[in-house]
Amino acid sequence: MDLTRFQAMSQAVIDGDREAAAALAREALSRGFDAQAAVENGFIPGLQKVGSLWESGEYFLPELLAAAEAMKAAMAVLRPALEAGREAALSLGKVVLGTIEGDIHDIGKNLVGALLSANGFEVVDLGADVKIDRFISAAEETGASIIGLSALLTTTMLGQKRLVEELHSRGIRGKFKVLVGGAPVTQKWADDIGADGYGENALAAVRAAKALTGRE
Ligand code: B12
Repeated sequence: MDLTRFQAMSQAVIDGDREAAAALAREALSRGFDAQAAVENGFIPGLQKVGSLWESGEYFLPELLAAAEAMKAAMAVLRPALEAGREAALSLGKVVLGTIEGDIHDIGKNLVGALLSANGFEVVDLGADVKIDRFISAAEETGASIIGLSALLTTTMLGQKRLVEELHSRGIRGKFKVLVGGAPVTQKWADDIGADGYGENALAAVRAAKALTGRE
């Protein structure tokens, strides 16, 4: 895909233009372009730019929301293609995935879910704004081996720490691998709170999940 298409994707998100974003995603698929490249080199850079425009005070909440909607419109088109590599017979295990309580950011989490699924994991997506207790009960009920926690706010990052502590206090820490991620999350944070894995982006999340299940 040429640079101008990536730039157009990025611009559609910056403009909060849902129609343009969806149309560009459809065009990419119809031309046989790689859906993941469209997300990573086209749409995500747009959202990153929106983040800086917000930080510098040029964008306000309505623009942020419009950008997120445009990103979601593109993802809705691309998601089936992102998940297409999936082999029905293959299961590398179950991952309970969600965004921590108090946090409604779910774009990155959805992307992680789509790629995990494409790579053979069964994903139990609990959505966003999920209570710690709900993560644990869903993991117990579904027999998941991994709990994946997304946090985009510095405040909700603390929920990742609380979940690890809660597993310890219930005496079930050894039952699940805890995988953490989200824009403010780092490997150091993951180490500090005693998580088992960290992924900087969706591909790294897949690599980490495979490593945790001994598949790589
Ligand atoms: C879009 C957006 C929104 C949208 C979210 C829409 C949605 N449905 O998700 C809306 C407009 C609703 C929103 C609201 C708010 N937002 Co906002 N938002 C963003 C923005 C611009 C982009 C986030 C995003 O989707 N990025 C693209 C995705 C693909 O990247 P990602 O989420 O980082 O995910 C990747 C990795 O982190 C990783 N990953 C993610 N999850 C997981 C999980 C696991 C297990 C693993 C392994 C990996 C992993 O893989 C992903 C794929 O590569 C960021 C800016 C930024 N720099 O992140 C601010 C940002 C996160 N928001 C911010 C703020 C402050 C808010 C609000 C509080 C604003 C307000 N005053 O109301 C509210 C919060 C409401 C709430 N309670 O949650 C701040 C957070 C600051 C902080 N340090 O806490 C940021 C950083 C903006 C800023 N620079 O100030 N926001």
